[in-house]
Amino acid sequence: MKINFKFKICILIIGSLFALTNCTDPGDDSNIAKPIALGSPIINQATDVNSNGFKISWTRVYNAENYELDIALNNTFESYVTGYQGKSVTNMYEEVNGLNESTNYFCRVRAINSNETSKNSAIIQTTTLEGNGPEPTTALKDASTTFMVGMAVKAQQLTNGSKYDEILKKEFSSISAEYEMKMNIIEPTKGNYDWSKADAIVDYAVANGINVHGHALVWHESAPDWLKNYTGTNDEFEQEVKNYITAVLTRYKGKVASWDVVNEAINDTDGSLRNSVYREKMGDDFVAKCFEFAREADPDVLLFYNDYSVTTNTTKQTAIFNLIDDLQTNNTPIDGVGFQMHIQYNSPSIDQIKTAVDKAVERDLKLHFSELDVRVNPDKDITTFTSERAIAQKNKIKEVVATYNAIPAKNKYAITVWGMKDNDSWLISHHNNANEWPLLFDSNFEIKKAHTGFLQGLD
Ligand code: 9MR
Repeated sequence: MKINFKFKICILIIGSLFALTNCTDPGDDSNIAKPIALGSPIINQATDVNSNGFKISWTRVYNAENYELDIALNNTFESYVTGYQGKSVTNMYEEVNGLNESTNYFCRVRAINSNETSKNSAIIQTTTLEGNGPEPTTALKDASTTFMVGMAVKAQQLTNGSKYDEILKKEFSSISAEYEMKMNIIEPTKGNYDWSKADAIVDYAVANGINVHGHALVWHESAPDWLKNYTGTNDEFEQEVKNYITAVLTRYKGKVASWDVVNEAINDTDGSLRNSVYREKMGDDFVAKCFEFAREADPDVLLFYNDYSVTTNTTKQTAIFNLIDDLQTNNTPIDGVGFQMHIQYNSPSIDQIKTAVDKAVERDLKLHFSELDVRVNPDKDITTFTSERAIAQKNKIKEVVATYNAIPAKNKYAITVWGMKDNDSWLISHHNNANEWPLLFDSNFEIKKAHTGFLQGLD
């Protein structure tokens, strides 16, 4: 009896609930069936993983018209792989290529139709493999069709028939003097010009059909002592600077295509104009004056402002572009900007490079990555060149070159590497660190992964 009674109560409650949920009220459309929310795809672990890519796949979602795939370098999806921020895919898989070796990638996917976007799938992580086999021997200058590939040289290294000479001619289409076309070398004492080293470099380039980028007319660090300790009037000082610029540009007219007119005029700390003998004697507009002197001496040569830490020090970056804006506003003849690119295996990021690069492009300037080297041991934490650092260096160079290669052709000039072999680098002598391997060839002239990274950045 009791059971029967309970059973009846139950039926009653269920019945009333049923009646309630079905009661209709004209004008209330809550009873119209809502579309089922678009489900998220289930993403699979990557397959076919190799040193520059992998295949990623996911399950079909009912009612999906296509899918959006994100691939990033971090699991917070702040730094996307180019082309993979919400890439629209109609299949349920994607073959991803052109990635860096030994690098972590994070992937997620969502379903799309004309009404809805589903939630993201879970995130999967995959690591590309380390490349093996010999490095490709394609010459950089052959692979680079829209800009020159340059290298810093020293006159004594330009011996015909040497290994150095062979690689230089094969790989590079432009050279800069690492220090022998600076004022302390060319005019070591007042009025006495020593052209021997500069001529050797320019003659070598002319004989071999190689471009010369002149470096550098005015740099506080290479002002000769007689100029630093100048005792004449400010007008006389300015005339000395003008005479020097005129003499150099006149001598190399038609042979040197471009010059760093002023090098490193901005302070690192606050972006103010650096104090130097030039600023003291010629005033704050010494930069503009030097560009004017250069243009007067050679109407055809390209004139660059050159500096370091442009991508990483944003205060300095802003100040450099403010300086350039002032020059352009006043019709001072400036054609381009050089970012030195003395960088590290782990810095700057692609985004930092891109931000700085965009500022040059917006101003219609030619951009020169003028002194590229990539430190792998900035914290002095390794004593041998590890495979991990070699790969990181390669990947960083690939990012640098790919970012440069993506700018419009009219803004391109050259990427110049600051030396050929690791043991030639100023970083070893100037930083007293024998454990540094910053260039594209090792000390035995062997091609490094860094060279491959440069080639891959051109793909
Ligand atoms: O690498 C150059 C080194 O061999 C010279 O001794 C030095 C002084 O002339 O200059 C080095 O090059 C610098 C370049 O001219 C300007 N940017 C920083 C470079 C490294 O110090």
